[in-house]
This record gives sequence, C-alpha cells and structure tokens, in this order.
Amino acid sequence: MTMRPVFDWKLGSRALQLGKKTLVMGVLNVTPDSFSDGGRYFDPRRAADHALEMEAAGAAIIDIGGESTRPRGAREVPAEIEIGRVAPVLKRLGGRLRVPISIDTRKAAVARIALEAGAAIVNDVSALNADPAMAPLVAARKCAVVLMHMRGGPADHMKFAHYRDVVSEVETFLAARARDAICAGVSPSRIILDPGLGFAKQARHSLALLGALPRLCALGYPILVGASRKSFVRATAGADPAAIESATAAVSAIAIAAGVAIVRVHDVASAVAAVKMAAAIKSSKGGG
Ligand code: PMM
Repeated sequence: MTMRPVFDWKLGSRALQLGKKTLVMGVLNVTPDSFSDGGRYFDPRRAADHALEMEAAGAAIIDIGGESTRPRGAREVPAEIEIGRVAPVLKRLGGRLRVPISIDTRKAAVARIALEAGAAIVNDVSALNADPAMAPLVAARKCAVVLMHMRGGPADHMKFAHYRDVVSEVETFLAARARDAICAGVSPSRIILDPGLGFAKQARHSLALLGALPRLCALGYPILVGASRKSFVRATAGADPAAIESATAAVSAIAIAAGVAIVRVHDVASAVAAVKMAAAIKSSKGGG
C-alpha cells in the first residue's frame, strides 16, 4: 500500500489529516434529482440529521451539494436556487458537526455563502473552470479545494466521453489544473485531485482510471475517488441495490489499497469498514 504525502490541515476550527489513512467523505445531496439519492434529503431537517448520522458512522468530511450532476439530463440551477437548498442545511448544522464540511459547487456565490457558514473545503467538479470568481475566492479564503476532471458541464458531459488514452489525458488535465490553481494563489498543500469517475466517461474509462490509481497518486497530491453507486458500478454489479452497495465497497477497498486519500460515498459504514480492514492488514506486519 503506497501512501502519498501527509497533510495536517487546520480548516477553521477543525483539523484533518490527509494521507495517513484514507478518509471517508459522506455525500449529502440536497437536490430533488440527484443520481442515487435525489429527493431523499431535500428537507433541511432530514438533510442535517443525515449529515450527523454519517458523522456518527465515521465520515471524516460531509460533502453538501445543491446541484445535481447526474449524467444525462441534469439541469443547471441558478446560484440562488442552489443557495436556497444548501444554506438552510448549513444553518441547521452550524457548530453541530465536529468534522469539516465540503461544499460541492461550481459557483463562487454558493461557495462564498457556504464558507461563511463554516464549510472548509470547496469541491468543484469543474476544477475551477466554470466560474472565474472561484479560484480567487479559494485562494483568498485559504480553504482546501477538490479539482475534478470533467469535460463539458453537468448537462452535456457524456457527449465528450471520447479518449485516445483516458489515463494520460486525465493525468495531464489534473496536473495542469493544479498548476493553474497555484498560479491563481491557491496553496499546493490545499489541493486535492479527483479523476471524476462517470463524468464525461464511459464505464470502460472509469474502470481504466480505477486501475491506474497508483499512477494518479504519484502526481503528489491527495486523490479523491467518487465511485459510489455510479452507473459504471451498476453496469458491473447489476441493478440490485445491495449488490451496488457491495460493489461500491469493493471499489473503496481497491482505492484504499492504491493510496487514495478520500473516498466519496453515500453508504459511509461500508467504506469505514473497508478503511478499518485496510488498517488492520497494514498493521499486521507479517502476523509473526
Ligand atoms: N460525483 C458526483 C458529485 N460530485 N464530486 C467529486 N469531487 N467527485 C465525484 O465523483 C462526484 C462529485 C455525482 O454523484 P452523486 O450525484 O451521487 O453525488
């Protein structure tokens, strides 16, 4: 098992150690139409309760999003609508979570409100490309940022799922986006990279990227992997929800073994179990 550099982050009043063991990021979609949990946590009280449940199950980060990015047919929502979805949840959570909050948005206006409400990480699936105000905001607030690979936008990314060599192209993109973020004033030690499984990718592209995780980890930044319940997992596991969850946990185990810093999942408990097993295997030192 290879682990990349260890970062000790002070994120506002919260601390996060990245790189020593894989952290589990719990997904909280406050949307009517997200890929797997659309509508379930649209009510702010239910959403906040679910965030607390995920923390209790061992999530080290809670990722809150108000815009669906599901492939084929996600509708782009204006910033005011996104803010109207996430702000009440952030308000309810205010001070109740011990773990850092990440805001899943491509819009600086949404990120700004979330950072003011206590979020510490900006998870931008456009890798700071969608909104020119995002890079300066992230740099000024000195928050952590996830830069994810995607082509096109949430509504049309599957049109661009064509590659000659998906691993090299994603690798080159991520390295370039990290360089651009640093040029915009973002500290290199605050950058997380993500291959963007399922975004502008056919199943075979996502699988190839999972097979190349050690290579992506070698870029020198913490890597985040979001495979949970995605269509490439369904394509392999079948439609049964329990099989999809088991297959997601299997992907988490593979990501952990490859040295990934963060796995982004809906079912926190199964990913936490995978992290614990990996830690037990690592500390067994031959079993003698
Ligand atoms: N996937 C989704 C949304 N946000 N963010 C990052 N960094 N990586 C991902 O893979 C990712 C993301 C879509 O999945 P969901 O609708 O189930 O949240």
